[in-house]
Amino acid sequence: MSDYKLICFAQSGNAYRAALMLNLIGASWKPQWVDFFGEGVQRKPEYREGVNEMGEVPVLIDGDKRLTQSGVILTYLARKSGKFLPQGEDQELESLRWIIFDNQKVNGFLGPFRFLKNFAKPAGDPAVMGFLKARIDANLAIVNKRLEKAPFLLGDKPTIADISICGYLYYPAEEFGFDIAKDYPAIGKFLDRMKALPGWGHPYDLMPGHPFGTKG
Ligand SMILES: N[C@@H](CCC(=O)N[C@@H](CS)C(=O)NCC(=O)O)C(=O)O
Repeated sequence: MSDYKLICFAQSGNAYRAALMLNLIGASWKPQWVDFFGEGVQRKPEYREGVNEMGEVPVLIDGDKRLTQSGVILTYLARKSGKFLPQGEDQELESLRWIIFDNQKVNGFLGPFRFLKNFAKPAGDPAVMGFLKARIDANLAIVNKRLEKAPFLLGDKPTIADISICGYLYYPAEEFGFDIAKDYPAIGKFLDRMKALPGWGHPYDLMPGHPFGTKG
């Protein structure tokens, strides 16, 4: 029996943060697919009452404990495993600072952009797409600048802040209409470094439901 269960689906970069962390720490875990696009399970009262009142994926189940918000899940797993854990108060706060920036402004914009481009019906209005793309560019440039100075966001060693920022960054360039690794070379090199860590896996390999339209 697996130690952890992760409620997720392949197209979710938010859930990928948790799946990647579980794999990188060598945890015994299994994914539980949700029919996010088809039945919209996350919008049903049963899900909100019984699984996550915020109506979101990912959800990590560890025995009686049920955790949501990828930043919380990453923190929990880092504390439990001792891996990718920021060291000392300054690093903890710095890591939290990047996780919040990521959730709100990096993957927080990339996720909806990709959703509106690939999965929404009708697809995103050009004005909305333009609004999101401008913010994505501005915020990826901030991350790129940071990664020109050090191999990982907090310095020489990877932490949960790096795992968080990976959220949507490995999904195919065609799904965005631009190539993040090419347009932001320091991010591209960072993605190669993360990919070289033992246990790394692509979101479409770690979580069920790819290609889009198939059951998990
Ligand atoms: N900040 C959250 C974001 C989670 C999130 O937005 N997940 C999406 C799936 S990628 C979701 O469940 N959205 C609910 C919906 O659109 O109905 C986290 O990092 O866990």
